[in-house]
Amino acid sequence: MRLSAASVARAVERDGVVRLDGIFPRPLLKRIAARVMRLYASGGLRERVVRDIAGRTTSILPFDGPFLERSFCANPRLLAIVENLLGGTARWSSLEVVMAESGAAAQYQHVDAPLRLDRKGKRYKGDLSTLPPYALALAVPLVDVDEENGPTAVWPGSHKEGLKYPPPPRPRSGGATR
Ligand SMILES: O=C(O)CCC(=O)C(=O)O
Repeated sequence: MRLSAASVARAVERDGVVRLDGIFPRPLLKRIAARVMRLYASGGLRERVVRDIAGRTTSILPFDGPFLERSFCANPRLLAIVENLLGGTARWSSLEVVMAESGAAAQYQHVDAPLRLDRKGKRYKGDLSTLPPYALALAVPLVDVDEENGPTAVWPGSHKEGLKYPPPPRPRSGGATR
């Protein structure tokens, strides 16, 4: 179903997440997947790893090739949605790919860009989940995903729960971040 920008905003306010279908053309997604796999095969992703959770790696992608195509970086439908949620001054901040090797550890629930309202060393204990969004993460599956191959987990409320106090616990073994 093609949601209007207003319906997306309502879903984000309610659930913190929303599923968008058909934003990017399939041929573009295939070119992006091929670009990522070439980088992976050449070892280029290894050099750009920012997080490695026992085989679940996140690497920074170069903003070039298919990512510079208008249908990706200036996708009119996406821009309308983002502008409605964040206003017209929103900018891309990073482009990353998650690769889960067989047997990799699970990702834990976390906040990517926490607002720091702490004071004099005191942890802010308010509920940040009621604030309007100030940053968005767009997760784009490049392969068919299921519970077995370790997709990024989102569910209705996942990105609200993460902003409540106390934050979700971080497992001891979870997540070497560089
Ligand atoms: O590991 C994942 O699936 C998502 C990665 C993520 O949440 C992050 O990069 O902050």
